[in-house]
Order: sequence, then C-alpha cells, then structure tokens
Amino acid sequence: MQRANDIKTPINVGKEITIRGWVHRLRKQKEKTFLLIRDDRGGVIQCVFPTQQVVHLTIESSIEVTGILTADDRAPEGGYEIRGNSLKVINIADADFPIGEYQSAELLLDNRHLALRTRRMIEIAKIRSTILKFARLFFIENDWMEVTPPIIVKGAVEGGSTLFKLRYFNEEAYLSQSAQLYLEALIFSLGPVWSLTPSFRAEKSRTVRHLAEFSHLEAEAPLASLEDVLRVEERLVSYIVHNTVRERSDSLIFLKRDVTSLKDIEVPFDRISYYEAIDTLQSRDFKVVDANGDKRPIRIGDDLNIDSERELTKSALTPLFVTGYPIQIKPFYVKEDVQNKGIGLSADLLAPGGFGEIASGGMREDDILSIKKRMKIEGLDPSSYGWYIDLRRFGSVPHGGFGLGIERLVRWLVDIEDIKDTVLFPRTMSRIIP
Ligand code: NSS
Repeated sequence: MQRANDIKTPINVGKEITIRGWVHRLRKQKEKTFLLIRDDRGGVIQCVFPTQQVVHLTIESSIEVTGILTADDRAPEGGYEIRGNSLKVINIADADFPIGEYQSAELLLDNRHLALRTRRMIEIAKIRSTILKFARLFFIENDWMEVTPPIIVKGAVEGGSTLFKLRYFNEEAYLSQSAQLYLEALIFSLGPVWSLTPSFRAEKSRTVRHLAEFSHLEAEAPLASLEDVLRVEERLVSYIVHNTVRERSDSLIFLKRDVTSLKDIEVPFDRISYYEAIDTLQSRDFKVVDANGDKRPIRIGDDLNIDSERELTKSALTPLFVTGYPIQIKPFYVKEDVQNKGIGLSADLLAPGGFGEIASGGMREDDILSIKKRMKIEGLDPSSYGWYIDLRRFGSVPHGGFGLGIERLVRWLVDIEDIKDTVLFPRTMSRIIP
C-alpha cells in the first residue's frame, strides 16, 4: 500500500497516484474542499476535490483517493497535494468523532482508542516501537538469551503493598511485579538472559511516573559483578537512545523534542553514592514530607522519591547512577556489601532533566543463610519461595541484573510529563477502560 511520505517526491509530480486512508482534517469551501488524508502509519497528504464531489465526507471516514500529484508551496506537510479525480468511500464515519484539535487530557484518555489516531500519539507509538526494537537488537548483538517468564506468580518481589491478587483455581496468586526471581533461576543453565514482560503494581498514589501495568525490560547474568551490571545497563540505555534519536528524528522533531542533550550522552554514566546524594540534597535544604504530612529536612535512611530525584537530576545532562543505598531501604534480594556492612550492592539509574529513576539493579544475595534471614525480616512466606532458596542450595554463584521501565525511558526520551502518554492503553488506579 502506498503511504503519504513515499508519494511526496518530485518524481511523482504530474503522475496519477492512489492512496487509502482516513479523513484527518476537512476544510470545506464553496468551490473546493481540502482533505488531509492520514495513511495507516500517520503520514498525511493534502487532497483537493470539487466540493460537490465530497459533501458527504466526515472526519475519520475511510476512503481511497486517486488523483494527480502536484507540487504547491501552499500545501501543508511538505508542499505536495493530490488534485483528486476519483473517490471511493470505504466507510462514512459518524459525524460526532469526539476528538478535535484542542481537547482536555481527560477526554483524550476516555477516548484513548480514538485518540491513538492523533498525530502526537502516533509519533510517540513509533518511538516506543523503535526503543523496543533497539533494546532487542542490543541483547541479540551481545549474545543475551531472550526468555519468557510467567506472569501469574505466587510470590512478591517488590513488597506486598503493590500486589494485584487474583484467584488461581483454588488458591491465591498474584500478577507479577518483576520477572527477576525467574530470571535468576535461568542463569544457571541459560547464562545471561533477558525478558520483556508486563509488570504490575497496584500503585495507590497518582503520580506522573507510575502505572499499574508497565513494560518491564529485565536482565540477569551469572558470575557478574556490580560493575559488570552497571556497564551493561549504561551501554544498553546509550545504544537505545542514540539509535532511536537517529532513526526517529522526524517523530522527535514533530513532537518538538530538543535532542541536543540526548546526542551528547556517553558512557560511562556519572555515579554518586546514596550518601553523596543525601549530602547534596541537604546542602540545598531539601525537605521531605513525613508520615504525618509535615515537612522536615531529608536525612540518611530516607529513600529517594520522585521529588528528591527531580531535585538531583534537574540540571544534569547525562544519566546518573546512585549506588550504595542502605540495605534496609532495599528489597530482600539485594546483596549486602561485605566490605561495607549495611550497604546494598545496588544502584538506581536516574535520567537527567528531572526525570529521575528509569532503571534499578544490582547484585543478588547468593548466600542461603543471608537470604533466609532477609526474607524473615521482610515477613515473606518461605513456602512460596522454596524454589528461589533452592537456587542458593545448588551451585550458587554471584549474580546480578537490572530492570528498566520502558515507559520511564519513553517519558525521558520524548520529554513527556505524564507517563500515561507513553503507553497505548494506560492502566492506573482510576483507569481500566479502554
Ligand atoms: O521496582 S523496581 O525498581 N525494581 C525491580 O522490579 C527489580 N526486581 C528489577 C530487576 O532487577 N530485575 O522496578 C524497576 C523499574 C523502575 O526503575 C522503573 O523504571 C520501572 O521498573 N517501574 C515502573 N514504571 C512504571 N510504573 C510503575 N509503577 C513502576 N514501578 C517500577
């Protein structure tokens, strides 16, 4: 099928061409009507018809148009238009298409199934697809094996408070928060592995960077050090960013994303320790809101959150690893640094420009007694994790990996405030339709 952007070239001028698509815009004048036709990949081309030939057309009607391509500087979207000869109607759309040029965010979300036809959403979707393509290519080129872990699971990975429960025949099960524990099981026989799965978090707070369902890219490797893990993470992110900026430059221009800083991203990424991060925040008089809703200065032991990460990265130009969090604010599986008791061998990757955390990873506790102790402290039911503990009984090795939120990456790469706009059909506390 011919697409608008393939048609719009000097060699086609004067030729008869045919295009199928949807009526994106419609400007009826007395004599002539200007249609903007949108093809099935969001490309558009103007088409002019005598008004009496197209009076019945409505926005989003599907049509096939044949006409002569002409070059005309006044034509929008590149200076070409089709002087229409014949028109075949595939379907006349109802006249009340709810989406016009300026709409509230809520209306667009209520009608997401139709809002996906807006050019903004089309270009974001293309960038998202390119990000996924280069993520996969990175792992293929570096000989990591793609695997498909289960989504219905018996155990929490990231804490009980964000679990989605479901009835699994006669017992209780959950939607997976992370494939990590399964990837850990696979490294013993498949080596470095990675997966792209939906992960689920019953996030009760409404923020611009949390979804109830997100695309989670996770990787895990045996006999790796923290340094190895961070190196893979930064090379992956840098590879995705550079290739996506190159391949989707038209989409990024359409979305008015200034890519100068993205083009400058280089490995290794900057690194600071958790303690340095708290120091920096204290020196800027950064306050956190405590459980009673009162503001107080940030202190050692506080986890970093959306606000503190924004403060840390607002004027940064490149991504930043924050390493060495106190072990008690990290999940049970994080390995303790034997040289530095109380410190976890893990790191969060924060995107610049105030975007904050996009990935999190590190070394896993591989000692059987320590992992049992940590699970006990966290109140995890050992019967659901017997198989996970087995991994420490049979040939345990130092290992590590990370998880990257695809929507967080899209959010930063495209410069989108609300994470809901980085995903086709967002799932949040207040939204499950469409
Ligand atoms: O909870 S994480 O920080 N870490 C894990 O799940 C590890 N078990 C992953 C691993 O090491 N295999 O989530 C990882 C990333 C995080 O940095 C975000 O980018 C993203 O997943 N994430 C989310 N994105 C959107 N919405 C929500 N609610 C969300 N939670 C995490």
